[in-house]
Amino acid sequence: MAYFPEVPKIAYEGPKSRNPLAFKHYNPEEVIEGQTMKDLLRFSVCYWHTFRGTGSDPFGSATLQRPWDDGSDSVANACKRVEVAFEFIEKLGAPFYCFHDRDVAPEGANLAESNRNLDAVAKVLKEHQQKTGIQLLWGTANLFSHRRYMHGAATTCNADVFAHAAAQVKKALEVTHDLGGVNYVFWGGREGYHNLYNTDLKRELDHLARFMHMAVDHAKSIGFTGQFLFEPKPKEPTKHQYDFDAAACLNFCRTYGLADKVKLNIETNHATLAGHTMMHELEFSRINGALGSIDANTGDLLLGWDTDQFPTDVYLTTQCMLVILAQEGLAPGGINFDAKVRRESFEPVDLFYAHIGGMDAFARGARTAAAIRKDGALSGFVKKRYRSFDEGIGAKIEAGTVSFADLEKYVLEKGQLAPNESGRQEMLENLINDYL
Ligand code: XUL
Ligand code: CO
Repeated sequence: MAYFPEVPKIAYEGPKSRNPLAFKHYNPEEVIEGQTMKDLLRFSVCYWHTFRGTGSDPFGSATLQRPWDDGSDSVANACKRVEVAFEFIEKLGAPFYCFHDRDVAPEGANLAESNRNLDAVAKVLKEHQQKTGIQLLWGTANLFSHRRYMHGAATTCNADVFAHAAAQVKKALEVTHDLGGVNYVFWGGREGYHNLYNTDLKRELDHLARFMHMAVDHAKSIGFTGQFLFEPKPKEPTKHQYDFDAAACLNFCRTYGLADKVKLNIETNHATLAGHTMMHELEFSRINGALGSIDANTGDLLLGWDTDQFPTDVYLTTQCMLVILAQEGLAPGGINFDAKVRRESFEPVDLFYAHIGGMDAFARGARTAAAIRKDGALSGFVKKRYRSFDEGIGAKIEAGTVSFADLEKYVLEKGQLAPNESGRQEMLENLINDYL
């Protein structure tokens, strides 16, 4: 059964093509810095926006046409969606997908029924993975939609709800493991608070850490060797999210002994909501050895919420790829499109246009970043800018062999400081544009 009968397998046709259902830049077998684009970019389709999104918003109901979906919460409907999803991902040529437990299978009346539902759908997911070769980039648990999680999941004030969340993650981990998932994601969801009048901040943070340690322990006990990823996001849904940005997440992980067990999944629109650029969040994670994977999307400069749009800006993707190439890729992580079509883009074919655009934008970013790196002008400038620390007093400062008193003596003896040099920001911005 073809759910997208008008769409062929998406092929690479090159930059001159005007076919909107073809790649102009993503050429899976093309080699960039020793890796094929397919292996470097590791594209993933997200199940939640792409197969569960309806186009509803706070002001209106569903708009998206999804003719295969009967709108019910039945297991049969969920299994049919799997067929649709794999036809879509296969035609698109993305090697990976990812999901929350409740995206793929309906929540039951109780935990036992929810687990049975998940098992039933996971069986179908596995069959389709085997048939198509599409792999699971990561699994996760939805610990934020059900009303039981109103106060949070790992940071709830209700111990029974904490226990339920733990049981849910236990199951999600087992299913992720069974499906060969290579990562497991924690996104805070409702882990945060609105008002300290009713919140024990210390206890909530301790509980979140306990929860993550238990997840890591369980993974070990079942032989899951995938990478754990913590996904920062400020605001939405709570005012003070505990996983605000990369720095907050890393501080949390270090405080609670999780730093060697968990890396980060950095999302573009979350970075900008935190008042950072995506490049900053990626680079901060990278230099801390914590850049695990990315959720690729983009926000809207004029809107202050998580619009989750598909990335099309090649300036942005070039910046992302400069950092990703600096650590030779993301594996076992990848580039997951945590992005949704606009509610006005209601036809199924719009899902293809959206993903093709995102993949092409990253392919262009990869090529451009590789050209910039090959030329070395940017890295050469940065290296030269800090050269005063390569020898002499600078090298001693870095080596930790001089004190404040030594530096005072050094300055008094020298008298005249070495002059400052221009930072050349504008020249370097022009240089990046030369490659675009
Ligand atoms: C929410 C978000 C999540 C996580 C997975 O903004 O990004 O979908 O990626 O829970
Ligand atoms: Co995300």
